[in-house]
Amino acid sequence: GASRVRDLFAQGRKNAPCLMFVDELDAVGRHRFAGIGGGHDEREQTLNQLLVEMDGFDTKEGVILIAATNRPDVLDPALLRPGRFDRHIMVPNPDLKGREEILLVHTRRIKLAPDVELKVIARRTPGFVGSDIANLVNEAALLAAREDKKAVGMKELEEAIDRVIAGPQRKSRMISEREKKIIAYHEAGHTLVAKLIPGTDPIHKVSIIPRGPALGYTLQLPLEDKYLATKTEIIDKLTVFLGGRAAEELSFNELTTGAENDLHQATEVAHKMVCEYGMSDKVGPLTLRQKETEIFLGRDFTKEKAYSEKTAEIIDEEVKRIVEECKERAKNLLTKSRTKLDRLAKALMEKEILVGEEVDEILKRKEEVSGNKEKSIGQDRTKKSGK
Ligand code: NHX
Ligand code: ZN
Repeated sequence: GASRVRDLFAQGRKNAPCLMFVDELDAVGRHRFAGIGGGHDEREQTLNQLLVEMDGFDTKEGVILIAATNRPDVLDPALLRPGRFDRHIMVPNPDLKGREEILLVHTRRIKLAPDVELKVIARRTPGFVGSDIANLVNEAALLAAREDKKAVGMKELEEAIDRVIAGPQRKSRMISEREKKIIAYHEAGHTLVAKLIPGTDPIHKVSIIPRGPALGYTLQLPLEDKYLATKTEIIDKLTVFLGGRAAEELSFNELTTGAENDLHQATEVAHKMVCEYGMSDKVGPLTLRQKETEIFLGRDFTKEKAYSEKTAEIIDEEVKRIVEECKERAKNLLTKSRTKLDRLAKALMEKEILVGEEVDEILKRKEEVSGNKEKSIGQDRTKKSGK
């Protein structure tokens, strides 16, 4: 509330020199008039008080105000105006070295077994942010405690990574042999497509033990931090995404509901290619985002398209074409390596989890005569329309 803001600044002045830190600034600093309520509610008064205090704030007082938010986009513009916060600092997701350092911080008060290598854990957690890492260490500590261990070992940390990514294992879930086979083929499909396309991220682990909302999962691990993706890389990634569904089609000549998440992600990526990355020749190098207009009086958000109906139709067509072509490519790859797919699925049904080296081993055995690798990966394969 407003009085606590006043109090905070009063305390700051009294304790100068000091730093004041406001976490989750968007909780008080959300765009006024946005959404429900509007008007002079308590939140608006709090924000007004904050703005007033910041204005009456002298750099000579020796008090520095720092605030953090994950949602700078929803902040009231008044907070971002010059003279309010002198510096705006974007904090990107931590890179490999950053993750290792954050791991060091969170494991400070935890007893680690001698086998623990934080560098290895950092390498296995691309995309993790600080809170994921805190969560990971906490989960690992709980697992160790549950097993009466004196220290947290590599085993617990590994299991904790999977828990943070996908949720806890559900070993109790009874799955019929028939469904187990479908799950195994689906995951083998992702894995084999990834193996058959050079340059895709290496397979770290593939599992058909249910975990969280998933019945099975295939984990890939990038070799290094990447800040750019080429069109070829995105198309290859999409093809791996669709490898699960393609394997189901190929092996059972039937579709299941299970690929929902894969299809959703694939559609989203393809949509970005067309509308944000300018990677569709038909649409061209444009960004076609939806324009968000707030209708203040109707206290409502409407999404207005910043392009014509005709363009909307082309976008839909292009997204569909990209996803379909990737699925066909995955299906072709798997058709050519059918025996490898069978072998991989069979191994999965037997062992339930395969790590990268085991996958390599299974695929190496009885190397097929020929035709199991794509001859070339066309830079512009999305251009070749099937229709
Ligand atoms: C269901 N789950 O909800 C059952 C239990 C095709 C072998 N009816 O693609 O497990 O069907 O490669 C995040 C992550 C929904 C959110 C995964 C939401 C999965 C997962 C549906 C494997 N692995 N699908 C996959 C799967 C399912 C689902 C998710 C999610 C399956 C597939 C879930
Ligand atoms: Zn899948």
